[in-house]
Amino acid sequence: MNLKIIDIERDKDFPEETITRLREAKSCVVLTGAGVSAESGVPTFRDALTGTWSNFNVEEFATPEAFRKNPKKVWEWYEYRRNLLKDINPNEGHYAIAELEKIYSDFWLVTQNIDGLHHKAGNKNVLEIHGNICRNKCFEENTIVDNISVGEEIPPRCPDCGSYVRPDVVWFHEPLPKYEMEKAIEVSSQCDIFIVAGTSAIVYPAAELPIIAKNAGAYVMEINIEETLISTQIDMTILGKTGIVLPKLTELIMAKEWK
Ligand code: BJW
Repeated sequence: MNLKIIDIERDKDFPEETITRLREAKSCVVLTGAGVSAESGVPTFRDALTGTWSNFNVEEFATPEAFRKNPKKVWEWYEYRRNLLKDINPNEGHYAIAELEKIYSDFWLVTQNIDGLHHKAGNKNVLEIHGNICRNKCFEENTIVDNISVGEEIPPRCPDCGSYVRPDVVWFHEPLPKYEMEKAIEVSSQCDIFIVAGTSAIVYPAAELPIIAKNAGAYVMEINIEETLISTQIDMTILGKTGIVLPKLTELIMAKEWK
């Protein structure tokens, strides 16, 4: 049971054990969720249905069934979110995670985020397990559709088979991309350090990864503004914004003296 919960606003100092484990580790996996992008101005998944979208239930909206029932509405919701992303840039949390990839020779970032901000911040070893909102695919054949012609019909049609085009993201009840998920499980079960950042850890199978890492012997820590469902099962919870905590952590890992 994790009784180690540090509130970085109140406690100021990071636990010595955490810094030592981070410094001694050879391999590191970071799992991110919507909280990491929140400070860039991207609404978290569960805050994404606001304004004209507030009458919808988010977990019923991000499903193949919802798309079948109302493809235009679902497509428009994703267009709205794509437009929001146009002027959005990575924040200090994203850049700190890119820094971690330079610190650890064996580094993987597993992200549930579909906004592409980790690539923009400079991370290379990225596994996007819930897809990417910038890509589209055929609803029936699952093939990537690169150049969609935006005509009168919404959503547009696949040029090959005439089915609707949809965003290349993973909806509820859909399998996750095979390579990305298998690799995520592999690296989670082999790493020394596993950092969970800005995720509610309620969506599976992503929420299983920290537990896989913990069971395989990794030091598992999370950074979140509030406790989550996994807080009691891991080694350390640091309460605070990822845009503040992650840069401090990377600074401390790199510092010669840190006390
Ligand atoms: C901050 C912060 C700051 C804010 N600093 N922190 C049990 C076992 C296995 C599966 C299931 C199960 N029970 C049910 C399932 C099925 C389901 C599931 O998990 N449901 C749950 C609701 C229980 N899972 C699935 O359906 C998955 N597929 C599957 O299991 O397939 C099986 C299959 C096999 C073979 C054939 C067919 C099927 C698919 C899951 C796909 C999830 N997709 C989404 C939508 C993506 C597209 C889109 O965005 O529109 O992915 S759902 C949504 O949740 C999105 C996110 O990536 C994901 C996770 O959310 P995240 O990132 O954690 O965001 P929030 O909003 O929940 O939390 C934000 C957090 O940030 C909070 O904690 C804040 O406190 C924090 N925060 N600001 C630090 N500044």
